[in-house]
Amino acid sequence: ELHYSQEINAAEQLVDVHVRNGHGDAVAIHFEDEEITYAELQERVNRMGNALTDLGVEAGDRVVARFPNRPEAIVTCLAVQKIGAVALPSMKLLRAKELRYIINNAEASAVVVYDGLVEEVNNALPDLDTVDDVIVAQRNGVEHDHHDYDELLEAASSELDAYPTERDDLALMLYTSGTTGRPKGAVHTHRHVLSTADGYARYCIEPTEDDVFGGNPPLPFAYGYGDLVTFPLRFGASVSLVEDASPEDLLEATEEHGITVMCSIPTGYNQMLSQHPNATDEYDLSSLRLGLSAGEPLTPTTFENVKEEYGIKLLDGIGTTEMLHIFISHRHDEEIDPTATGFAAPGYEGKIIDPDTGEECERGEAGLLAVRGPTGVEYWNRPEKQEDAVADGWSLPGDIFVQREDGRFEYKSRNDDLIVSSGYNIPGPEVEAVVEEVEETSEVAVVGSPHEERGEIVKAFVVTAEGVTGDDALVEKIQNHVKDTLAPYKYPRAVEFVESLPRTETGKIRRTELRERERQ
Ligand code: 3SK
Repeated sequence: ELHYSQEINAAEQLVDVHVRNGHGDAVAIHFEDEEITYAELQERVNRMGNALTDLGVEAGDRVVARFPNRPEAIVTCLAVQKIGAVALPSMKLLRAKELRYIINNAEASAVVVYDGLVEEVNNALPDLDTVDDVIVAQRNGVEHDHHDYDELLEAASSELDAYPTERDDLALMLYTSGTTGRPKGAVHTHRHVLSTADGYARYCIEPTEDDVFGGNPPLPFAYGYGDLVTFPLRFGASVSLVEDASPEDLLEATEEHGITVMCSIPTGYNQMLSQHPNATDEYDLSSLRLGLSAGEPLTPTTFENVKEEYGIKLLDGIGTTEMLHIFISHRHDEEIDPTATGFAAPGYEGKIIDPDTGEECERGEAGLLAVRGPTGVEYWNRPEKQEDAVADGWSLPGDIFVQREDGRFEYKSRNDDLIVSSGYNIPGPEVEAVVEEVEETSEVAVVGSPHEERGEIVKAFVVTAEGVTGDDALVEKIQNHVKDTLAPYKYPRAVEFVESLPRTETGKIRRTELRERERQ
Protein backbone atom coordinates (compact mmCIF):
# COMPACT_ATOMS: atom_id res chain seq x y z
CA GLU A 1 0.00 0.00 0.00
CA LEU A 2 1.16 3.53 -0.73
CA HIS A 3 1.23 6.04 2.11
CA TYR A 4 1.22 9.80 1.73
CA SER A 5 1.29 12.43 4.43
CA GLN A 6 -1.97 14.26 5.06
CA GLU A 7 -0.62 17.50 3.60
CA ILE A 8 0.97 16.96 0.23
CA ASN A 9 1.04 18.82 -3.06
CA ALA A 10 1.75 16.88 -6.27
CA ALA A 11 3.39 19.83 -8.05
CA GLU A 12 5.71 20.41 -5.13
CA GLN A 13 6.63 16.73 -5.10
CA LEU A 14 7.33 16.68 -8.83
CA VAL A 15 9.49 19.79 -9.02
CA ASP A 16 10.47 21.54 -5.78
CA VAL A 17 11.66 18.36 -4.09
CA HIS A 18 14.28 17.86 -6.80
CA VAL A 19 15.50 21.45 -6.60
CA ARG A 20 15.78 21.15 -2.81
CA ASN A 21 17.74 17.92 -3.26
CA GLY A 22 20.39 19.58 -5.41
CA HIS A 23 18.97 18.36 -8.73
CA GLY A 24 18.02 21.85 -9.96
CA ASP A 25 20.55 21.88 -12.81
CA ALA A 26 19.32 18.60 -14.28
CA VAL A 27 17.21 18.79 -17.41
CA ALA A 28 13.49 18.28 -16.80
CA ILE A 29 12.14 19.06 -20.29
CA HIS A 30 13.73 18.83 -23.74
CA PHE A 31 11.71 20.79 -26.28
CA GLU A 32 13.04 21.67 -29.71
CA ASP A 33 16.46 23.24 -28.98
CA GLU A 34 15.56 24.18 -25.44
CA GLU A 35 16.60 22.33 -22.29
CA ILE A 36 14.55 23.38 -19.27
CA THR A 37 16.17 22.44 -15.98
CA TYR A 38 14.26 21.61 -12.83
CA ALA A 39 15.23 25.02 -11.39
CA GLU A 40 13.93 26.79 -14.50
CA LEU A 41 10.75 24.71 -14.48
CA GLN A 42 10.22 25.65 -10.84
CA GLU A 43 10.61 29.33 -11.66
CA ARG A 44 8.09 29.17 -14.53
CA VAL A 45 5.63 27.21 -12.41
CA ASN A 46 5.97 29.75 -9.60
CA ARG A 47 5.45 32.71 -11.92
CA MET A 48 2.41 31.11 -13.53
CA GLY A 49 0.98 30.17 -10.14
CA ASN A 50 1.39 33.73 -8.91
CA ALA A 51 -0.09 35.14 -12.13
CA LEU A 52 -3.18 32.96 -11.74
CA THR A 53 -3.53 33.94 -8.08
CA ASP A 54 -3.20 37.63 -9.03
CA LEU A 55 -6.08 37.13 -11.49
CA GLY A 56 -8.22 35.74 -8.70
CA VAL A 57 -7.91 31.98 -9.21
CA GLU A 58 -8.35 30.27 -5.85
CA ALA A 59 -7.71 26.82 -4.39
CA GLY A 60 -10.32 24.38 -5.69
CA ASP A 61 -11.03 26.38 -8.87
CA ARG A 62 -10.83 24.53 -12.17
CA VAL A 63 -8.45 25.91 -14.81
CA VAL A 64 -8.41 24.65 -18.39
CA ALA A 65 -5.02 24.11 -20.05
CA ARG A 66 -5.40 23.81 -23.81
CA PHE A 67 -2.08 23.07 -25.48
CA PRO A 68 -0.36 20.63 -27.77
CA ASN A 69 2.55 18.79 -26.10
CA ARG A 70 4.57 21.87 -25.20
CA PRO A 71 6.33 23.00 -22.00
CA GLU A 72 3.61 25.59 -21.31
CA ALA A 73 1.14 22.73 -20.86
CA ILE A 74 3.26 21.22 -18.08
CA VAL A 75 3.99 24.62 -16.52
CA THR A 76 0.28 25.49 -16.48
CA CYS A 77 -0.92 22.19 -14.99
CA LEU A 78 1.75 22.21 -12.28
CA ALA A 79 1.17 25.89 -11.47
CA VAL A 80 -2.56 25.30 -11.13
CA GLN A 81 -1.92 22.36 -8.80
CA LYS A 82 0.70 24.24 -6.83
CA ILE A 83 -1.82 26.94 -5.89
CA GLY A 84 -4.30 24.26 -4.87
CA ALA A 85 -6.52 24.58 -7.93
CA VAL A 86 -7.50 21.80 -10.30
CA ALA A 87 -5.84 21.42 -13.70
CA LEU A 88 -8.14 20.50 -16.56
CA PRO A 89 -6.08 19.72 -19.66
CA SER A 90 -8.20 19.87 -22.82
CA MET A 91 -7.73 17.72 -25.92
CA LYS A 92 -6.61 20.05 -28.67
CA LEU A 93 -8.98 18.72 -31.33
CA LEU A 94 -12.12 19.56 -29.38
CA ARG A 95 -14.51 21.92 -31.13
CA ALA A 96 -16.47 24.81 -29.58
CA LYS A 97 -19.53 22.62 -28.97
CA GLU A 98 -17.54 20.08 -26.95
CA LEU A 99 -15.47 22.75 -25.16
CA ARG A 100 -18.62 24.63 -24.18
CA TYR A 101 -20.07 21.55 -22.55
CA ILE A 102 -16.87 20.62 -20.72
CA ILE A 103 -15.98 24.09 -19.48
CA ASN A 104 -19.51 24.81 -18.27
CA ASN A 105 -19.83 21.38 -16.69
CA ALA A 106 -16.53 21.86 -14.84
CA GLU A 107 -17.47 25.46 -13.99
CA ALA A 108 -13.93 26.46 -14.87
CA SER A 109 -12.84 29.95 -13.93
CA ALA A 110 -9.95 30.39 -16.36
CA VAL A 111 -8.61 29.03 -19.64
CA VAL A 112 -4.93 29.03 -20.54
CA VAL A 113 -4.54 28.37 -24.24
CA TYR A 114 -1.97 28.13 -27.03
CA ASP A 115 -2.69 30.73 -29.70
CA GLY A 116 -3.03 28.03 -32.37
CA LEU A 117 -5.96 26.63 -30.39
CA VAL A 118 -7.66 29.84 -29.29
CA GLU A 119 -10.21 30.00 -32.11
CA GLU A 120 -12.52 27.33 -30.69
CA VAL A 121 -12.25 28.96 -27.25
CA ASN A 122 -13.32 32.27 -28.79
CA ASN A 123 -16.21 30.51 -30.54
CA ALA A 124 -17.35 28.97 -27.27
CA LEU A 125 -16.70 32.05 -25.11
CA PRO A 126 -20.09 33.82 -25.44
CA ASP A 127 -21.72 30.72 -23.88
CA LEU A 128 -19.17 30.05 -21.16
CA ASP A 129 -20.91 30.75 -17.87
CA THR A 130 -18.02 30.81 -15.39
CA VAL A 131 -14.82 31.79 -17.21
CA ASP A 132 -13.41 35.11 -15.98
CA ASP A 133 -10.02 35.01 -17.66
CA VAL A 134 -8.47 33.66 -20.84
CA ILE A 135 -4.67 33.64 -21.07
CA VAL A 136 -3.11 33.15 -24.48
CA ALA A 137 0.41 31.90 -25.15
CA GLN A 138 1.16 33.73 -28.38
CA ARG A 139 3.55 31.54 -30.33
CA ASN A 140 2.32 32.01 -33.91
CA GLY A 141 1.41 35.69 -33.92
CA VAL A 142 -2.33 34.97 -33.65
CA GLU A 143 -4.03 38.25 -32.64
CA HIS A 144 -6.13 38.13 -29.48
CA ASP A 145 -7.63 40.45 -26.90
CA HIS A 146 -7.05 38.25 -23.85
CA HIS A 147 -4.28 38.21 -21.22
CA ASP A 148 -0.86 37.47 -22.66
CA TYR A 149 0.88 34.42 -21.13
CA ASP A 150 4.43 35.78 -21.43
CA GLU A 151 3.57 39.23 -20.08
CA LEU A 152 1.77 37.74 -17.09
CA LEU A 153 4.70 35.47 -16.29
CA GLU A 154 7.21 38.27 -16.59
CA ALA A 155 5.26 40.50 -14.23
CA ALA A 156 4.68 37.79 -11.63
CA SER A 157 6.94 36.90 -8.72
CA SER A 158 9.20 33.86 -9.09
CA GLU A 159 8.75 32.85 -5.43
CA LEU A 160 5.84 30.64 -4.50
CA ASP A 161 5.22 28.25 -1.64
CA ALA A 162 2.93 25.37 -2.51
CA TYR A 163 -0.62 25.69 -1.20
CA PRO A 164 -1.10 23.27 1.71
CA THR A 165 -3.31 20.85 -0.19
CA GLU A 166 -4.31 17.60 1.46
CA ARG A 167 -3.73 14.25 -0.22
CA ASP A 168 -7.41 13.84 -1.09
CA ASP A 169 -7.87 17.34 -2.51
CA LEU A 170 -8.48 17.45 -6.24
CA ALA A 171 -5.47 18.10 -8.48
CA LEU A 172 -6.50 16.98 -11.95
CA MET A 173 -9.64 16.59 -13.97
CA LEU A 174 -9.80 14.78 -17.30
CA TYR A 175 -12.89 14.46 -19.44
CA THR A 176 -13.66 11.10 -20.86
CA SER A 177 -16.11 10.11 -23.54
CA GLY A 178 -18.63 7.63 -22.27
CA THR A 179 -21.14 5.81 -24.40
CA THR A 180 -23.90 8.31 -23.73
CA GLY A 181 -22.27 11.05 -25.77
CA ARG A 182 -21.90 13.48 -22.87
CA PRO A 183 -18.31 13.54 -21.63
CA LYS A 184 -17.74 12.94 -17.92
CA GLY A 185 -15.16 14.70 -15.80
CA ALA A 186 -12.98 12.12 -14.03
CA VAL A 187 -11.44 13.83 -11.01
CA HIS A 188 -8.14 12.89 -9.39
CA THR A 189 -6.50 13.87 -6.15
CA HIS A 190 -2.88 14.75 -5.38
CA ARG A 191 -2.55 11.24 -3.98
CA HIS A 192 -3.89 9.66 -7.19
CA VAL A 193 -1.44 11.58 -9.36
CA LEU A 194 1.57 10.52 -7.29
CA SER A 195 0.39 6.94 -6.90
CA THR A 196 0.49 6.30 -10.66
CA ALA A 197 4.24 6.88 -10.47
CA ASP A 198 4.84 5.22 -7.10
CA GLY A 199 3.03 2.00 -8.05
CA TYR A 200 2.90 1.09 -11.72
CA ALA A 201 5.81 3.20 -12.95
CA ARG A 202 8.20 2.53 -10.06
CA TYR A 203 7.88 -1.25 -10.34
CA CYS A 204 6.91 -1.93 -13.96
CA ILE A 205 9.21 0.63 -15.60
CA GLU A 206 11.79 1.27 -12.80
CA PRO A 207 12.73 4.77 -13.95
CA THR A 208 16.00 6.40 -12.91
CA GLU A 209 17.28 9.97 -13.15
CA ASP A 210 19.00 8.98 -16.39
CA ASP A 211 15.78 8.13 -18.17
CA VAL A 212 14.36 10.31 -20.92
CA PHE A 213 10.66 9.70 -21.53
CA GLY A 214 9.35 10.59 -24.96
CA GLY A 215 6.49 9.83 -27.29
CA ASN A 216 3.29 11.09 -28.76
CA PRO A 217 0.30 10.51 -26.46
CA PRO A 218 -1.30 13.93 -25.92
CA LEU A 219 -0.85 15.29 -22.39
CA PRO A 220 -4.65 15.63 -21.83
CA PHE A 221 -4.93 11.86 -22.35
CA ALA A 222 -4.40 10.25 -18.94
CA TYR A 223 -1.86 7.90 -20.51
CA GLY A 224 0.15 10.85 -21.86
CA TYR A 225 -0.12 12.84 -18.63
CA GLY A 226 1.38 9.95 -16.67
CA ASP A 227 4.06 9.00 -19.17
CA LEU A 228 5.19 12.49 -20.09
CA VAL A 229 4.57 14.53 -16.93
CA THR A 230 4.17 12.54 -13.74
CA PHE A 231 6.65 9.71 -14.37
CA PRO A 232 9.67 11.66 -15.60
CA LEU A 233 9.25 14.36 -12.95
CA ARG A 234 8.59 11.98 -10.07
CA PHE A 235 11.92 10.24 -10.68
CA GLY A 236 14.03 13.33 -11.46
CA ALA A 237 14.30 12.09 -15.05
CA SER A 238 13.47 14.16 -18.13
CA VAL A 239 10.86 14.30 -20.84
CA SER A 240 11.34 14.94 -24.53
CA LEU A 241 8.29 16.87 -25.71
CA VAL A 242 7.39 17.06 -29.38
CA GLU A 243 4.41 19.00 -30.61
CA ASP A 244 2.15 16.87 -32.86
CA ALA A 245 4.85 14.25 -33.27
CA SER A 246 4.92 12.28 -36.53
CA PRO A 247 6.72 8.90 -36.58
CA GLU A 248 9.72 10.70 -38.06
CA ASP A 249 9.67 13.33 -35.30
CA LEU A 250 9.74 10.58 -32.68
CA LEU A 251 12.69 8.83 -34.28
CA GLU A 252 14.51 12.17 -34.59
CA ALA A 253 13.74 13.07 -30.98
CA THR A 254 15.05 9.69 -29.87
CA GLU A 255 18.38 10.41 -31.53
CA GLU A 256 18.53 14.07 -30.44
CA HIS A 257 17.30 13.81 -26.87
CA GLY A 258 18.37 10.23 -26.18
CA ILE A 259 14.90 8.93 -25.39
CA THR A 260 15.17 5.79 -23.26
CA VAL A 261 11.47 5.06 -22.66
CA MET A 262 9.28 5.47 -25.75
CA CYS A 263 5.57 5.96 -25.09
CA SER A 264 2.94 5.48 -27.75
CA ILE A 265 -0.08 3.47 -28.78
CA PRO A 266 0.03 0.42 -31.07
CA THR A 267 -1.03 2.56 -34.05
CA GLY A 268 1.94 4.85 -33.35
CA TYR A 269 4.40 1.95 -33.29
CA ASN A 270 2.88 0.47 -36.46
CA GLN A 271 3.25 3.81 -38.24
CA MET A 272 6.88 4.12 -37.18
CA LEU A 273 7.57 0.58 -38.41
CA SER A 274 5.78 0.95 -41.73
CA GLN A 275 6.96 4.48 -42.58
CA HIS A 276 10.58 3.86 -41.56
CA PRO A 277 11.30 0.19 -42.20
CA ASN A 278 15.06 0.78 -41.85
CA ALA A 279 14.88 3.19 -38.93
CA THR A 280 18.01 1.85 -37.23
CA ASP A 281 20.06 2.63 -40.36
CA GLU A 282 18.62 6.15 -40.52
CA TYR A 283 18.68 7.09 -36.84
CA ASP A 284 20.73 6.30 -33.76
CA LEU A 285 18.13 4.62 -31.55
CA SER A 286 20.62 2.97 -29.22
CA SER A 287 19.38 5.00 -26.22
CA LEU A 288 16.03 3.15 -26.18
CA ARG A 289 15.60 0.65 -23.37
CA LEU A 290 11.84 0.13 -23.28
CA GLY A 291 8.59 1.00 -25.06
CA LEU A 292 5.25 1.58 -23.34
CA SER A 293 1.99 0.82 -25.12
CA ALA A 294 -1.63 1.42 -24.11
CA GLY A 295 -4.77 3.00 -25.45
CA GLU A 296 -5.76 0.05 -27.61
CA PRO A 297 -4.96 -3.66 -27.67
CA LEU A 298 -1.38 -4.51 -28.64
CA THR A 299 -1.03 -7.45 -31.01
CA PRO A 300 1.80 -9.99 -30.66
CA THR A 301 2.83 -9.03 -34.22
CA THR A 302 3.48 -5.42 -33.25
CA PHE A 303 5.27 -6.57 -30.09
CA GLU A 304 7.57 -8.85 -32.14
CA ASN A 305 8.17 -6.26 -34.87
CA VAL A 306 9.20 -3.59 -32.36
CA LYS A 307 11.49 -6.07 -30.62
CA GLU A 308 13.10 -7.07 -33.88
CA GLU A 309 13.44 -3.57 -35.33
CA TYR A 310 14.33 -1.50 -32.25
CA GLY A 311 15.60 -4.23 -29.94
CA ILE A 312 13.22 -3.27 -27.12
CA LYS A 313 10.32 -4.90 -25.31
CA LEU A 314 6.93 -3.22 -25.54
CA LEU A 315 5.28 -3.07 -22.15
CA ASP A 316 1.57 -3.24 -22.85
CA GLY A 317 -0.89 -1.95 -20.29
CA ILE A 318 -4.52 -1.13 -19.82
CA GLY A 319 -5.73 1.86 -17.91
CA THR A 320 -8.63 4.25 -17.97
CA THR A 321 -9.07 7.95 -17.52
CA GLU A 322 -11.19 7.11 -14.48
CA MET A 323 -8.34 5.14 -12.86
CA LEU A 324 -5.82 7.71 -14.15
CA HIS A 325 -3.27 5.22 -15.40
CA ILE A 326 -2.40 1.60 -15.98
CA PHE A 327 -3.72 -1.12 -13.66
CA ILE A 328 -2.73 -4.23 -15.64
CA SER A 329 0.73 -4.68 -17.11
CA HIS A 330 3.80 -6.85 -17.11
CA ARG A 331 6.98 -5.61 -15.40
CA HIS A 332 9.80 -4.69 -17.75
CA ASP A 333 12.17 -7.25 -16.30
CA GLU A 334 9.87 -10.28 -16.32
CA GLU A 335 9.03 -12.62 -19.14
CA ILE A 336 6.45 -10.84 -21.23
CA ASP A 337 3.77 -12.95 -22.83
CA PRO A 338 2.59 -10.75 -25.72
CA THR A 339 -0.71 -12.62 -25.98
CA ALA A 340 -1.75 -11.22 -22.57
CA THR A 341 -1.87 -7.69 -21.16
CA GLY A 342 -0.15 -8.79 -17.94
CA PHE A 343 -0.81 -9.00 -14.21
CA ALA A 344 -2.57 -6.58 -11.88
CA ALA A 345 -0.10 -3.69 -11.47
CA PRO A 346 1.53 -3.16 -8.04
CA GLY A 347 -1.10 -1.84 -5.63
CA TYR A 348 -4.02 -3.05 -7.79
CA GLU A 349 -6.20 -6.14 -7.66
CA GLY A 350 -8.18 -7.46 -10.59
CA LYS A 351 -10.92 -10.03 -10.97
CA ILE A 352 -13.31 -11.21 -13.65
CA ILE A 353 -17.02 -11.14 -12.94
CA ASP A 354 -20.12 -12.35 -14.69
CA PRO A 355 -21.66 -9.17 -16.21
CA ASP A 356 -25.19 -10.31 -15.31
CA THR A 357 -24.77 -11.73 -11.80
CA GLY A 358 -21.64 -9.96 -10.58
CA GLU A 359 -20.31 -13.35 -9.38
CA GLU A 360 -16.58 -13.93 -9.77
CA CYS A 361 -15.74 -16.11 -12.79
CA GLU A 362 -13.46 -19.12 -12.76
CA ARG A 363 -9.95 -18.70 -14.12
CA GLY A 364 -10.06 -19.15 -17.89
CA GLU A 365 -13.64 -17.88 -18.17
CA ALA A 366 -14.36 -14.63 -20.02
CA GLY A 367 -16.17 -11.90 -18.11
CA LEU A 368 -16.17 -8.28 -17.10
CA LEU A 369 -12.94 -6.92 -15.66
CA ALA A 370 -13.21 -5.36 -12.17
CA VAL A 371 -10.25 -3.56 -10.58
CA ARG A 372 -9.42 -1.70 -7.39
CA GLY A 373 -6.35 -0.02 -6.01
CA PRO A 374 -4.85 3.34 -5.09
CA THR A 375 -6.86 5.24 -7.72
CA GLY A 376 -10.59 5.01 -8.27
CA VAL A 377 -13.53 6.30 -10.23
CA GLU A 378 -14.99 9.63 -9.24
CA TYR A 379 -17.01 11.76 -11.63
CA TRP A 380 -17.59 15.46 -11.33
CA ASN A 381 -21.31 16.02 -10.71
CA ARG A 382 -22.47 12.78 -12.38
CA PRO A 383 -23.60 10.45 -9.56
CA GLU A 384 -25.70 8.34 -11.94
CA LYS A 385 -22.58 7.49 -13.96
CA GLN A 386 -20.64 6.70 -10.81
CA GLU A 387 -23.11 3.90 -10.04
CA ASP A 388 -22.59 2.30 -13.46
CA ALA A 389 -18.82 2.43 -13.19
CA VAL A 390 -18.31 1.02 -9.69
CA ALA A 391 -19.66 -2.12 -7.99
CA ASP A 392 -18.89 -2.84 -4.31
CA GLY A 393 -15.80 -0.65 -4.47
CA TRP A 394 -14.51 -2.33 -7.65
CA SER A 395 -14.18 -0.18 -10.77
CA LEU A 396 -15.64 -1.58 -13.95
CA PRO A 397 -13.72 -0.31 -16.97
CA GLY A 398 -16.14 -2.02 -19.39
CA ASP A 399 -13.75 -4.55 -20.92
CA ILE A 400 -14.13 -8.28 -21.31
CA PHE A 401 -11.04 -10.19 -20.15
CA VAL A 402 -10.04 -13.72 -19.21
CA GLN A 403 -7.79 -14.28 -16.22
CA ARG A 404 -5.56 -17.22 -17.00
CA GLU A 405 -4.41 -19.89 -14.55
CA ASP A 406 -1.04 -18.12 -14.20
CA GLY A 407 -2.79 -14.86 -13.14
CA ARG A 408 -2.23 -13.00 -16.39
CA PHE A 409 -5.17 -11.06 -17.82
CA GLU A 410 -5.97 -11.47 -21.51
CA TYR A 411 -8.06 -8.84 -23.31
CA LYS A 412 -11.09 -9.99 -25.30
CA SER A 413 -13.24 -6.98 -26.25
CA ARG A 414 -15.14 -3.92 -25.10
CA ASN A 415 -18.40 -4.53 -23.33
CA ASP A 416 -20.11 -1.42 -24.50
CA ASP A 417 -20.42 0.86 -27.47
CA LEU A 418 -17.17 2.71 -27.12
CA ILE A 419 -15.10 2.59 -30.29
CA VAL A 420 -11.35 2.60 -29.72
CA SER A 421 -9.70 3.91 -32.88
CA SER A 422 -6.00 4.84 -32.99
CA GLY A 423 -6.14 5.21 -29.22
CA TYR A 424 -9.06 7.63 -29.27
CA ASN A 425 -12.17 6.62 -27.34
CA ILE A 426 -15.16 7.49 -29.49
CA PRO A 427 -18.69 6.95 -28.23
CA GLY A 428 -20.75 5.51 -31.07
CA PRO A 429 -24.01 7.15 -29.95
CA GLU A 430 -22.43 10.62 -29.98
CA VAL A 431 -21.43 10.21 -33.63
CA GLU A 432 -24.84 8.75 -34.42
CA ALA A 433 -26.56 11.85 -33.14
CA VAL A 434 -24.45 14.09 -35.35
CA VAL A 435 -24.83 11.93 -38.49
CA GLU A 436 -28.58 12.05 -37.92
CA GLU A 437 -28.42 15.83 -38.23
CA VAL A 438 -27.74 15.40 -41.97
CA GLU A 439 -31.19 15.81 -43.47
CA GLU A 440 -30.74 13.07 -46.08
CA THR A 441 -30.46 10.43 -43.32
CA SER A 442 -33.30 8.82 -41.44
CA GLU A 443 -31.77 6.18 -39.14
CA VAL A 444 -28.16 5.73 -38.09
CA ALA A 445 -26.12 3.22 -36.10
CA VAL A 446 -22.42 3.70 -35.46
CA VAL A 447 -20.09 0.89 -34.40
CA GLY A 448 -16.39 0.03 -34.50
CA SER A 449 -15.19 -1.97 -37.49
CA PRO A 450 -11.86 -3.86 -37.21
CA HIS A 451 -8.97 -2.16 -38.96
CA GLU A 452 -5.40 -3.38 -39.29
CA GLU A 453 -3.63 -0.13 -38.55
CA ARG A 454 -6.12 1.73 -36.35
CA GLY A 455 -7.46 -1.21 -34.36
CA GLU A 456 -10.99 -0.11 -35.20
CA ILE A 457 -12.52 2.56 -37.36
CA VAL A 458 -15.81 4.37 -36.89
CA LYS A 459 -18.41 2.92 -39.24
CA ALA A 460 -21.86 4.39 -39.77
CA PHE A 461 -24.76 2.31 -41.03
CA VAL A 462 -27.22 4.72 -42.56
CA VAL A 463 -30.81 4.37 -43.71
CA THR A 464 -31.41 7.29 -46.06
CA ALA A 465 -34.48 9.51 -45.95
CA GLU A 466 -37.36 8.79 -48.36
CA GLY A 467 -36.39 9.26 -51.97
CA VAL A 468 -32.68 9.82 -51.24
CA THR A 469 -29.99 7.64 -52.82
CA GLY A 470 -26.93 6.84 -50.76
CA ASP A 471 -23.95 7.80 -52.94
CA ASP A 472 -20.37 9.07 -52.58
CA ALA A 473 -21.53 12.67 -52.38
CA LEU A 474 -23.72 11.83 -49.39
CA VAL A 475 -20.87 9.92 -47.73
CA GLU A 476 -18.69 12.99 -48.09
CA LYS A 477 -21.42 15.26 -46.74
CA ILE A 478 -21.88 13.04 -43.68
CA GLN A 479 -18.15 12.85 -43.04
CA ASN A 480 -17.68 16.61 -43.39
CA HIS A 481 -20.60 17.35 -41.11
CA VAL A 482 -19.12 15.18 -38.35
CA LYS A 483 -15.66 16.71 -38.84
CA ASP A 484 -17.15 20.21 -38.59
CA THR A 485 -19.21 19.42 -35.51
CA LEU A 486 -17.06 17.11 -33.41
CA ALA A 487 -13.36 16.46 -32.98
CA PRO A 488 -12.37 15.33 -36.49
CA TYR A 489 -11.02 11.94 -35.33
CA LYS A 490 -14.64 10.96 -34.59
CA TYR A 491 -15.78 11.05 -38.22
CA PRO A 492 -16.99 7.78 -39.77
CA ARG A 493 -14.24 6.55 -42.06
CA ALA A 494 -16.72 4.02 -43.46
CA VAL A 495 -20.36 4.61 -44.30
CA GLU A 496 -22.67 1.84 -45.48
CA PHE A 497 -26.19 2.52 -46.72
CA VAL A 498 -28.68 -0.13 -45.58
CA GLU A 499 -32.42 -0.72 -46.01
CA SER A 500 -33.07 -0.99 -42.27
CA LEU A 501 -31.24 -1.39 -38.95
CA PRO A 502 -31.46 -4.52 -36.80
CA ARG A 503 -33.56 -3.74 -33.72
CA THR A 504 -34.66 -5.49 -30.54
CA GLU A 505 -38.31 -6.07 -29.81
CA THR A 506 -38.37 -2.90 -27.83
CA GLY A 507 -36.97 -0.98 -30.77
CA LYS A 508 -33.37 -0.60 -29.57
CA ILE A 509 -30.72 -0.81 -32.25
CA ARG A 510 -28.85 -4.12 -32.02
CA ARG A 511 -25.37 -2.68 -32.33
CA THR A 512 -23.92 -6.00 -31.23
CA GLU A 513 -25.27 -7.58 -34.40
CA LEU A 514 -23.66 -4.90 -36.55
CA ARG A 515 -20.37 -5.24 -34.67
CA GLU A 516 -20.41 -9.00 -35.16
CA ARG A 517 -21.19 -8.58 -38.85
CA GLU A 518 -18.09 -6.38 -39.16
CA ARG A 519 -15.93 -8.96 -37.46
CA GLN A 520 -16.80 -11.78 -39.85
O1 3SK B 1 -6.30 3.41 -22.72
C1 3SK B 1 -5.57 3.05 -21.80
O2 3SK B 1 -5.20 1.88 -21.71
C2 3SK B 1 -5.11 4.05 -20.77
C3 3SK B 1 -3.90 3.84 -20.20
C4 3SK B 1 -3.44 4.72 -19.25
C5 3SK B 1 -4.17 5.79 -18.89
C6 3SK B 1 -5.38 6.01 -19.47
C7 3SK B 1 -5.87 5.14 -20.42
C8 3SK B 1 -7.21 5.42 -21.03
